[in-house]
Amino acid sequence: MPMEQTMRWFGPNDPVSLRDIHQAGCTGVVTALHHIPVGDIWTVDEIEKRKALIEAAGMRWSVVESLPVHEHIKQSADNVQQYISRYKDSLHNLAQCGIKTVTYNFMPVMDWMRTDVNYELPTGARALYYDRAAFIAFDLFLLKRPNAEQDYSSVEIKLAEAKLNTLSTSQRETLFHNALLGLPGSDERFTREGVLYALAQYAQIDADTLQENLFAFLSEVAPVAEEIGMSLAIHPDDPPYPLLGLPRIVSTEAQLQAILDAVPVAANGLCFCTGSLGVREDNDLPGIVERMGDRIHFIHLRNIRRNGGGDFYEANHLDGDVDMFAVVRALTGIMRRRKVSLPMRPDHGHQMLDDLAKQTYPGYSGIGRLKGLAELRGLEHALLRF
Ligand code: CS2
Ligand code: MN
Repeated sequence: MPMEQTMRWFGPNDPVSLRDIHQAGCTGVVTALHHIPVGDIWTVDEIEKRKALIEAAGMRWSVVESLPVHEHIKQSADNVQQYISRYKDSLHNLAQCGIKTVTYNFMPVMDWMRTDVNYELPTGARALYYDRAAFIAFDLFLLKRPNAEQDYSSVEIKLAEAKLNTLSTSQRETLFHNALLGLPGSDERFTREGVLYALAQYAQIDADTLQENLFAFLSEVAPVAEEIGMSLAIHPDDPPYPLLGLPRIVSTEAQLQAILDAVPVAANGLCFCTGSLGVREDNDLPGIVERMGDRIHFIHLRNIRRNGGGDFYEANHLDGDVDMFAVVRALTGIMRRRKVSLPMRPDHGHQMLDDLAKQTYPGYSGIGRLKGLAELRGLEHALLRF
């Protein structure tokens, strides 16, 4: 049984249309109600409207990505219960509309982080790049986060200074802009003041506290999801280590295992994202699939090439440091055993061919993802014949 092929669609304003996604070979769409502010309830009416658009294009709404978790839940602020109860309401409403898989993440303040969203590959195609020295330069010299220097070694600070000196004024502006991109699917970005304020809310929250807050959230929502036949899929941190002094707790196999153990119901599961987890060499991806396969509800297939010193870029789907053959083989084994077809999307793609003339969300070009999906489909197709 093959994986269900899906692509992310950011809604009616996405320059990549539902027809494009359908032509790429997808039967499913991954989307979210990006226009609803984080923390508000997704009503049945709004969900049905989106669902109808997708079905009119001949596909199904397979996965919600993301039903975002309000910062007050991550912080366990005074009004946390109110936000948790709204989250449950949204889950109920989605279930009522027949949508059963929900992805979310628990990264404080930001989602993924890259320093360059236009990195030119030798072919002229464009990819996303994370340059650690550039990121540290952003933190220390552009954002000027209070006490940031305490988080880095003197060697790292020297490398960041050297990096900064290679950047022109406009390159510095681009770096600043890239680092403060808002959530995927939003056109907003943080301001310097806004992000410093948001970071300050985590001053008293270390990794243990953040983990407690996640477990408190899960102990409320996972049993509800279980009861109404839904699956929750937590997305790993990207990149999988602390950033800007913020704790991150969904980066390693041990952390994933702790999350699964905290609320041992099937509904409390994972979004297995190879591009995020693969940045750490100590994450054994096919091993994670073997060991946690029963709780994987959604799959993101993306490759990365580690460039030394914490740098990486997004490589062709079959090319980088993630052994995609071994990962897909492990996933086909798990699906066979569980007798399910798990939804999968090519998580990001290069900007190439006609994509280069279009303005799409970074990572979400039409042709680049089509290419990734086609390669992955071929790989899986061959594996299923053995
Ligand atoms: C996604 C994540 O765009 C991406 O890289 O994989 O941003 C993902 O959508 C969220 O973290 C899930 O909540
Ligand atoms: Mn992902």
